[in-house]
Amino acid sequence: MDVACGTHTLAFDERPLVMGVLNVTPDSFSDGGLYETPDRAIEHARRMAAEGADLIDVGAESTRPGAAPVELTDELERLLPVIEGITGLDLGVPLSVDTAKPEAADHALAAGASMINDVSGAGEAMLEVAARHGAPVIAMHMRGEPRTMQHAPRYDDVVTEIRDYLSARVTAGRRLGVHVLVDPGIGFGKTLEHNLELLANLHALRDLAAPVVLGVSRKSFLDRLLGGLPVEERLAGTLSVNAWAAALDAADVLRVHDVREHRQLAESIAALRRYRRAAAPRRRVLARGIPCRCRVGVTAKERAEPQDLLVDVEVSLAPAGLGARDNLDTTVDYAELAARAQAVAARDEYRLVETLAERIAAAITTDAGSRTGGTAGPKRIESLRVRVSKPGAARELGVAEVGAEIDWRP
Ligand code: HH2
Repeated sequence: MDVACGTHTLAFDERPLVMGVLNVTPDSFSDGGLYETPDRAIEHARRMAAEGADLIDVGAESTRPGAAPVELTDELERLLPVIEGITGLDLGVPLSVDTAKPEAADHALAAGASMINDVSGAGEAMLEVAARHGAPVIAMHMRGEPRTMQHAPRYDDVVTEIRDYLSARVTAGRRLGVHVLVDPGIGFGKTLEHNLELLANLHALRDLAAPVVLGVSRKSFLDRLLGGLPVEERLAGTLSVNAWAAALDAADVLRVHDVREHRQLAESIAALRRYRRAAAPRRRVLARGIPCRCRVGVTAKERAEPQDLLVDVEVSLAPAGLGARDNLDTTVDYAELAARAQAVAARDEYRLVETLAERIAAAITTDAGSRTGGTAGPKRIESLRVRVSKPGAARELGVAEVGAEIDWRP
């Protein structure tokens, strides 16, 4: 899916996009005070663009738990010089404005931003601003407001409640012709268990057919999860959680402070996706009712003469690589299976049919494919079932079938 974002297009199909965080605040939980002056903020944007950011998210109001609200005029005073400065540099990276105030979003979009990131869920007034500017919006779920959101949050079913909430935001956006991206709001009015449940079931948001944004970067749930980690030591945890979401194809945008590392993550995941074998059905090759003659039985009398046996062989193969699927080299020849079973039966005498079945399995797993050039050899066999039945003994006992079956896995 592609989404227009100002003069840019966000393409979500190849790999997760990396959204670099730029907090022009004195009090953000991880980078507060670092980029407070426009010069420093603009320099940091330039660095993130060079490191491979696909988007830069500029915010001027901290939403960390307990943070105090910022007045509109103060927010604009921080935001606008930075947005104008970055837009003037023409970094080739679209800017998003991280704000919950429709008026602030309106000014930021006029100053050069081309997307809105609203942690308060993008209500009607925000969607109207987006519609007027033709801008996509991230609607994030938050329970309550930053000042109080971590006071004993409760959900009956956190995944379903958040999915339904975000679904309503997508529908509201569609009514106004606005592209809504959804974000479960990790850490916003959620306990550690709520965050983990959301992350483990992120794919539930795929029902909404909207791009999914994930913001886990350096957040305090990692501190609780990993047993006391200061903000500057949460990169490995952040990368791991983002890699989990990206590998499961459950996130389209990763909102992060560490752009270089996440661009590497996104590129690696994209390469692995390209090399992943197309979901091929498991192939099973059958040779059933193979007539064999064998001296088999627990008494010497039974083994005195060869008996007629019927052998069934089923071979499950690992999915073949890309291409060459319609080629005998990639599979096991059923004529070979029958020949192996007959050779093993004729070669020796056995007390138990189980033993005969095991010997047939051994002959197949060590030799299968040899007649077809050996390339399909034993390594392609994932599992094997051999069944040996004794029709004569069944007749004597007056039963339908007697025999033995073995399952083999490497
Ligand atoms: N998290 C934060 C801020 N904005 N937006 C979205 N869509 N998703 C998030 O998870 C999200 C967000 C909090 O992180 P940060 O901006 O680093 O901190 P602060 O709010 O203290 O400025």
